[in-house]
Amino acid sequence: MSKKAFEFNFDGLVGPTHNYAGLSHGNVASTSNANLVAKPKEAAKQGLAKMKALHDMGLKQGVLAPMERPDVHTLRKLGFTGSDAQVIIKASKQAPKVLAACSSASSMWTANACTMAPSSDTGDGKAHFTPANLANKFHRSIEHATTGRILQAMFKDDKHFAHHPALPMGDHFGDEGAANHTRFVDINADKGYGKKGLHFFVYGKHAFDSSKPAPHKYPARQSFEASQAVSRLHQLDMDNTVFAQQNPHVIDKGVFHNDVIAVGNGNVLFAHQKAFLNQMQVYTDLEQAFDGEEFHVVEVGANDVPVEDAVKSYLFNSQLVTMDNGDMIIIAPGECETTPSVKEYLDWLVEQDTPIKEVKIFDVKQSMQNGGGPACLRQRVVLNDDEISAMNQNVLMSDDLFAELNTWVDKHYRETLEEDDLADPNLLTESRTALDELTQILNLGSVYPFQLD
Ligand code: SUG
Repeated sequence: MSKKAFEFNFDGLVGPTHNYAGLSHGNVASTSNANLVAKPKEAAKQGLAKMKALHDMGLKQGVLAPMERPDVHTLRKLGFTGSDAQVIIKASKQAPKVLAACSSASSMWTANACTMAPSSDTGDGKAHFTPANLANKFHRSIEHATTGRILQAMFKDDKHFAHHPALPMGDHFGDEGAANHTRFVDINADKGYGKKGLHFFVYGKHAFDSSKPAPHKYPARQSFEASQAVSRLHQLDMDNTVFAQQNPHVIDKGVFHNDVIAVGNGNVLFAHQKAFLNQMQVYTDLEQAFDGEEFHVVEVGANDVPVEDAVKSYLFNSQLVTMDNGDMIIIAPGECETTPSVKEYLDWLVEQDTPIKEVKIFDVKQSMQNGGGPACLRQRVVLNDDEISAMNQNVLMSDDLFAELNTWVDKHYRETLEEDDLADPNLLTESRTALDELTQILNLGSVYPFQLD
């Protein structure tokens, strides 16, 4: 018997080393904004302001801690030796791009942290978590071990929570987590998000079958085989699981994850007309597998919003959330207001007869410039009351935590950061001091390599 459950958004706290290094081939914002001067303090505050606003709207909101960066442990594996400071200085001289990759604050995009399956949907009745291996991008492939420890420190009780290691490394099992996974569920007053849900996995290519369509210009970061593996690990019921391939042509236009072209919530899929291969079949599969009264597809036509405008504005990287009265709201990035086709579309949409009734705009520009909108910044976790009681309470947003984290950011973060600054060993000391304090605020215990040595 499933229980009433709630959707939480766990947003990534932007780490102290936030910078623009042009690391993500295929992510147009990342490569075109390489070498921009980053503002770590502002970035962290923009993220916190979004978390607080959603908390104030009555939504359930939590925070996910960032990584230890620069990652000197990885630099040591690459042959840099000496003290931590010497490792950084040598790397900055011999391999500045490698140092930049090991310094990225990319874990802020927690949609990529893991894939999660609520206890209502899994064979053993536990909530399952699998950190994404993020194999396609070196700077992200070094996140999963710490992500796994942080998730275990948040959801510790093995009576309720099951944690899997990331999938095996390598392109064949490239897994980007919830950025390519959506859970649909018939939300209702008694059970909230707690009814058995429909899991929708979207992949970019078949890694073990090169005869199938695939993008040519940019990489497909998620493979079908990885999505299947996650569904197996999470013991999902195949009757409630749909796999669909992303349209390879839009990957080649910069749609590097499904959450750049589609978003779902409850019984609504909000998607661009060009999002999927065999799009009509995908809709039919979802409608048939959905266990509930009505499944809504809100499709945005390419004539109304060209794919290029969807990528530029990040319209689909909005969060789609349900308010207490059942209305859905789009939490959209500021760029949706400044892209004329998108603004016009959204003004029209909220007047139509769909569950989506309102648009709220948030400024997350520091993240957007690296290709991360509101939905990239959050990981959705569905929990029932027993699981909420069993989890780490310190990671849940509150007025106090918001104030405490703002003070913490003010104390530890730099105003600006550019690539040359990454050569400064003080950045590591500053970052570790901040994170040591953060693990106390969030009651995480020892999760960072420097705390485990
Ligand atoms: O993995 N950008 C991230 C953005 C991730 C967005 N996530 C989702 N769509 N869910 C990425 O490409 C850029 C880092 C840099 O270039 O400095 C970066 O990692």
